Amino acid sequence: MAKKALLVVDVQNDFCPGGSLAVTDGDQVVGPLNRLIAFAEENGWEIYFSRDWHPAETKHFEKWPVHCVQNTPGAEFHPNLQFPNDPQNFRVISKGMGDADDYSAFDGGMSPQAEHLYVGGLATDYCVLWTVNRALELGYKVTLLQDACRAVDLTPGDGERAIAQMRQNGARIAPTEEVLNETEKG
Ligand code: VGL
Ligand code: ZN
Repeated sequence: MAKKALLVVDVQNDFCPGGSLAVTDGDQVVGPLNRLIAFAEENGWEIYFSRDWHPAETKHFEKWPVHCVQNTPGAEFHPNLQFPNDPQNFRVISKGMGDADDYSAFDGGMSPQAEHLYVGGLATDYCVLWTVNRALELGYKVTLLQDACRAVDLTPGDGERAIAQMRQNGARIAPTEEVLNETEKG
């Protein structure tokens, strides 16, 4: 059983430059995440891709511009995101199909068997934050891939505060490079 899992959070067109809820430099997470995805597949980790997957009408859009509506281009994964070669090696987790603000990938039914979860993606101050906090509550060890996430920053500093909160709650904050250089398995 794999002891590590990689979660790529919501790397979708609407959260990237040009999208309806664009995160500044959101597409910059694709490079480091692609390296991690390849590394995770080589090392037999569980790999999850979450996606915001909203119906055309939801109470969620009272708070946010319309984004990531099911089966629209904005909800598609960024075109440069490289999925594992073997489709058996990953799972897509859809969330946000109701009226609740499902910011956590656990709300979409993700349930890794691994004990250590590595997380990157969009956005640091919402889906990444909620997923990491929930994972810590559930008893997972969590490493946040610092250079592989970006924040909405509705209020300047939200992303930094989210990272501080995740650290405070017990997450390790590490650059992708450091994780790729870790040789120990498990
Ligand atoms: C997200 C705002 C609204 C996210 C989703 O994926 O971080 N943020 N819906
Ligand atoms: Zn959303």
